Amino acid sequence: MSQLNKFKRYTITSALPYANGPLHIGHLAGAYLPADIFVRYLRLKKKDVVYICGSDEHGAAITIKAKKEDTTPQAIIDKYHSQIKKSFEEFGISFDFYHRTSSAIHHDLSQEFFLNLYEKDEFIEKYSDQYFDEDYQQFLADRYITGTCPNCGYGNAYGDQCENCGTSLNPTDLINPISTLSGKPPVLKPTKHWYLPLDKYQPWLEKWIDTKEGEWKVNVFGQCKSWLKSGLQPRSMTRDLDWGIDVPLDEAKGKKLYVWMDAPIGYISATKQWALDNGRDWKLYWKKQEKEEDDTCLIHFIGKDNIVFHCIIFPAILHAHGEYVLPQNVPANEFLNLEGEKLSTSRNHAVWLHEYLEEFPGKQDELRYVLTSILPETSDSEFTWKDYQARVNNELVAILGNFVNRVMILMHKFFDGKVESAGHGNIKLNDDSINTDLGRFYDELERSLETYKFRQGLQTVMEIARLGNRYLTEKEPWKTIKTNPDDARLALHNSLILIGHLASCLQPFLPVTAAKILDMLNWPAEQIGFEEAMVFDNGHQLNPAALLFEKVEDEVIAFQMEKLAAKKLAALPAQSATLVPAKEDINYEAFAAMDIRIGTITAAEKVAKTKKLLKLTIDTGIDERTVVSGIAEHYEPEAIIGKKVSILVNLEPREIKGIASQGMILMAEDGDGKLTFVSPDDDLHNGSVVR
Ligand code: B3M
Ligand code: ZN
Repeated sequence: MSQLNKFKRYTITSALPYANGPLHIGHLAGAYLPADIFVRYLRLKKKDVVYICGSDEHGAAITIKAKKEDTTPQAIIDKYHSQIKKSFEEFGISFDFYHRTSSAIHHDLSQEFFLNLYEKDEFIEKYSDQYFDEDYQQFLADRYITGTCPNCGYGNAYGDQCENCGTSLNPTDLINPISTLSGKPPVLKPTKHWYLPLDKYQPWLEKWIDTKEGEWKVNVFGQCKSWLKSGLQPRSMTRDLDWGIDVPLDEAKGKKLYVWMDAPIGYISATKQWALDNGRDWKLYWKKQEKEEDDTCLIHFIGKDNIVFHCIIFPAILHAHGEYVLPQNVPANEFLNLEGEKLSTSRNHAVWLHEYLEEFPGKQDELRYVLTSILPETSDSEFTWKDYQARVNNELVAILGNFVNRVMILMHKFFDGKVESAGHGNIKLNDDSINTDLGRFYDELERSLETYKFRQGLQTVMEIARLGNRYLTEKEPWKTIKTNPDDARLALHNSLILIGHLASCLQPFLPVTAAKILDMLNWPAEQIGFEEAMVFDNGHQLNPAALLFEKVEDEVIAFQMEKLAAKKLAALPAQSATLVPAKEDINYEAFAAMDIRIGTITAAEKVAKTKKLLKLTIDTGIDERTVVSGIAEHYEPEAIIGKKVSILVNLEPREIKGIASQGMILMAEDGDGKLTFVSPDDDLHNGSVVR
């Protein structure tokens, strides 16, 4: 093990999911599947590792959901904690412990952390004005305030972010703020909070982050640098809320810890509970040891939206406390999209894990395989059902399943499933070329996994199956069995040993499949290590062949795609409530003054040095003209030539990036910023009037 090899122990965490809804494939691909593969690999290498996670049960994410479902936060966390835990179990995410932040041990430890920093005088105590709902007599969390976005004018922006334009906001930035509790404008009232002086830690953080250059993923390192560059500000570690962990100070009655203060401490409290339950010492997995070389290797698996919390804020807290190790790495993933669009809980645009399990029983490994193949490791990636079908059919069935199946069937057919050779003792791999290839695959796999390149790692494992198929085709044991049975036997024995290695390497990725294969080989899983020579006793009896994967039929995929479309439709009314608000009335003259025509795009090219702009040539029927349009992220220039569009022809010409733009192409934009042309239903000729 390269860099990682020097550690005696490993503490691996996956982000604590909010217990406010079920899990979808985006969760799995973000922080859980990669971590699980990594942990299973460490275990295969017989490392001392603890893998920790749990439900994040505090913060506005929970109370808002409770309000929506007209129930209590407690009912919400109880419901989703068990649902989430079950989904993880069913997908084989092999936590050593899955905890919850509502537990007493977690409340105690979080308060202890707060007091530790408080007693060291680390916090800045400060009054600030915050929105207060007078009817409800409470301060309002950012998400409880809506108003008009100062940036784009969207009427339903939240106090922390405008979902229309993506700008991050403070509640006081909103124009005409409204409390979502009473529906009335809130008032500003001073309140006291305890701030973590991130600015004070900045020099230390800079030094520490710089030691990670080249080791951390570029996207993670880059984000940290950019936070540091814009200058860190003190961040309040307390909130005026009625749900969460009490701030353990007399003068802070009614205040709670900021959810991002307590949630990462959840990793530690969960480890504590695990250690208590299993007679282990939790301190070995978190605290600095006497000698630095005895420290654990702490790694946080998260999604990219959590980078600042794990790379800046939590390390600052750990540093201020002083007794804890800092993360060695934070291999954050980017986002997974679904069928060309962002995954969205509110629009129900998701593949939910619990639904997948109902509709594809026993097919967890198929989803693990597809998701691992497309993990958003360095940039956003996309899940589509067609791709799912193709990968299962063309890779799992045709390559992996086919190799294992052929060998097993032939072994049973020709040799009654007995691995036996006349008097040569044990049966080992007996092919130099395969041996060399295997050695290379192991090296590659190791290198990929230790640098968090799980997609590449899975590719390498599939190379073993490809090699097996090639070897079989070359040796043709089904033919040689008649002419030279010893050759056939040798080819099948070598293939069996290859299958053993395949199972070993598959364990981190497809644990159920690996177990099935090992069972067919009649080989105890616990005896399998990483890159250990596989040797069969002479006379070893194989178990019957079992089918590993089934082809996914077109109907199954069509059903899933229809289901997604139907969900989207069902979610529409809710969504239209959050659409851009209506504008003020205009008179007919104002409308009639617009000269809108049908035209055809005759040429299109990207505007150099811009991301969004296309330069279009339009035949308007009246003339041929140039229009610069901000659609480059939605359409490839080649794809739109010949397209009929609507164009406002009497808009005064403007110069955009040095190009004279005459008029405006009409585009329809949905709530997610997706743009499409407003085109006539029929093939009207250019110059036709729109009114
Ligand atoms: N619950 C945010 C999220 O699910 C948060 C992660 C906490 S990790 C300590 O994106
Ligand atoms: Zn906005």
